[in-house]
Amino acid sequence: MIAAMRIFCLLQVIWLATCSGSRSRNWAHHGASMFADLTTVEMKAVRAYLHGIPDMKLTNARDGTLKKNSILLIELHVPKKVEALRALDNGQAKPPREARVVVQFGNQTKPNITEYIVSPMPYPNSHRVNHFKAGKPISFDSRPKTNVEDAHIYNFLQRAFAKANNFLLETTGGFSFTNCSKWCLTFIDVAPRGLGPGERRTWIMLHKSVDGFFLHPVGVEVLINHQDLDPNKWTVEKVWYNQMYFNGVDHLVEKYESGELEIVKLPNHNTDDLFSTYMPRGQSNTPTNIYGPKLVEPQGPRYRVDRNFVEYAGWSFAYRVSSSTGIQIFDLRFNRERIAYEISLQEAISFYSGDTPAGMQTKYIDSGWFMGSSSFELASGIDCPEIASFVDLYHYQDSDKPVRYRNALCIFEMTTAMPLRRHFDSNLRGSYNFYGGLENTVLVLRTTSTVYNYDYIWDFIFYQNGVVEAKISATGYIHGTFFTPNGLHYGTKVNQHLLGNLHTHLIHYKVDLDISGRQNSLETLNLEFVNFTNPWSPKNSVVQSKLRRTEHKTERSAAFRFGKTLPRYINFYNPNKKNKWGYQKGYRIQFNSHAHSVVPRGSPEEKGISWSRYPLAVTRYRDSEGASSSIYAQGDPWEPVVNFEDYINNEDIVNKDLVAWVTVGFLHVPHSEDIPNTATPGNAVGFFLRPFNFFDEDPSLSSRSAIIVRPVKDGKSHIQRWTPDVVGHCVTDKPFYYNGTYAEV
Ligand SMILES: [Cu+2]
Repeated sequence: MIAAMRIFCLLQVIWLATCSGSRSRNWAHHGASMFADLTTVEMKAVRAYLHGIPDMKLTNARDGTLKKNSILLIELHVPKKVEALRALDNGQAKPPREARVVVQFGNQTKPNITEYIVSPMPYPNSHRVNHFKAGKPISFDSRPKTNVEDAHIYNFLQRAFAKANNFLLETTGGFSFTNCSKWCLTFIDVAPRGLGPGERRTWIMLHKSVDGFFLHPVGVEVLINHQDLDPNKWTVEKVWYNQMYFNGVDHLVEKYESGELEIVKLPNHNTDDLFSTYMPRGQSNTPTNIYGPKLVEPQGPRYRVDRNFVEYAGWSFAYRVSSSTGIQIFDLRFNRERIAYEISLQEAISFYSGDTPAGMQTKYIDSGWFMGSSSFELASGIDCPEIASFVDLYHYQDSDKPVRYRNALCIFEMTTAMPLRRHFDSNLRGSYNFYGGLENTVLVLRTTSTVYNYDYIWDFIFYQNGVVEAKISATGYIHGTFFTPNGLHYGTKVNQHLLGNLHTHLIHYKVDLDISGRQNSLETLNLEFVNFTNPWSPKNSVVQSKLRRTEHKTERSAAFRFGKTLPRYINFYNPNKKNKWGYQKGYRIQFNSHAHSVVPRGSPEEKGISWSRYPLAVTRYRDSEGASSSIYAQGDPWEPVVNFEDYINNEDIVNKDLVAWVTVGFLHVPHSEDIPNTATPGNAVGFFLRPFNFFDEDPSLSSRSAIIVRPVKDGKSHIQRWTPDVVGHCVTDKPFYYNGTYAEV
């Protein structure tokens, strides 16, 4: 009777908590709307407003000419932190919603790129210039390549190679640019587009246009100068073929026609034997007449999504997907206590080595390739489980209307098929005192970026015990070049004419921790060996490890370089808040990464990625230091508008609002099994945020999914549980059962 009363009261408490919780967290009220991406109505309003300003002379982005003024990007401009916090924490009015707009002014004597902040939504009536730190202007040549420019490049190549048609047909086994119907050539352009600021000279590889064309270079590379806004004035500066350089297509053709050119003939193309396709081949040892395992939610979802606001097992956060950089979360809380203000993807790079000119020139900085808006549709059952909630995303980028990316983000709860904790308490006599266990279920927030050949899968994973994981998994096609014997120094032969070039992937995150408030400090823990006389046996000594704590007081002392060992524990804590045991409440960053720097410090392109010097750098929060990279870094890594190194100086970081900048990544030496695609297993890196004396005990104790079993007489057991006895017949129609004895048989 008392037990029953208790359960009733408990239920009442839960009911009250939930009710008051959802009332106060109504989307319009709880603050997530400040971080929500622009709606299509807002995007259209921004376009209409700017197009209505006569001086700007804006035309359509998709108009064929490059000599025009047009909008390149419209996305949310996130509010200032102090204003957002006033709304979140003090109930003050939310700041007006604003848009960030990138305009390319190509139709004027001195072409330039200008960014504007347009406000307020949804009826904009003002705009101001969005300055980068130190007011650095954005060079026009650093702009990302648009669809229109891409089409011009294709046409230019067609024109440039018209005279080389016979050469192409003979050496590629029937592929060409001119009058091709089935067997056409296409191209891959690499970046940076030059060797210094102010250049727009791109190395381009010719490829067969077939499924998985990335893996089919035909062995011709060409350097084009496409700086002029009139494509008729573009030029071919160099051609590379069969390990030789030529001063243009004419030069190559001349040598070919005079018979002086040594050629490599590719075998005739066989469509039925394409090594780059997904068509199954080889012996399958898995039955095809039944499905494999699937995730189910027998009684429906246990998380709540209200537009861009998500609640799950004590967690709450808002999310958005920036069209320039990708996934971001804001106002991350556990049991209403803030842990981070923002965790956001900043940049992804892959720097290559190669023997061919395109191979050695490839240093991809992916936000310059619209990494954020390359969030294409996710397949239910493959990219996310069938039970996931799928969300459409809208990007206004290199277009004249907002573009809908169907089912581009998914949210789901899953089991990790691993206990969160378990213990079998043996009685050492063939039975047990108790068995206890809690299944590990997590919430996953996922998007992807397909940046041309590569597919990145971006996850944030929320665990019941207060742990958050940021994870990036890599898949898709490798970036390969035409095989040359010398290329073996820089990669692996993965097909007859294909070298998989070695490269390093680095990913940069901004982690604006606010551990139980804005005032935070950083300490690292290391171990040192101590050696002293054994107090209970003086002729022996004790050798063991001792904790050594270091408080990091300045930004410079908290910038940890690659090449040096990271401290064993990296702990951010709030010096003003303590847990029950007197410890300052903290969260630690734990790396899951195999990253290393990609180019030596001071080498030409390194300035544009100066964040990559540090697996971890901790800076004091500044509105002016919002991002570590920009969409212009790819176009001008030599004199970047954002230079992360400038963020690190000797500012005091004790008891201040801190931002952790985290670099993770891995070296990729391609191998046979990267054909047709790089596979995700073993190819994921990231980091964990783990509570470190933040709570008084493991907060997943509040989970009612725990099970405790105790033996009773006659081989029977007593099961304590707080969830339904039977999961549901779609999983199993048998109630949970546990025996626990381990007698000999
Ligand atoms: Cu790779």
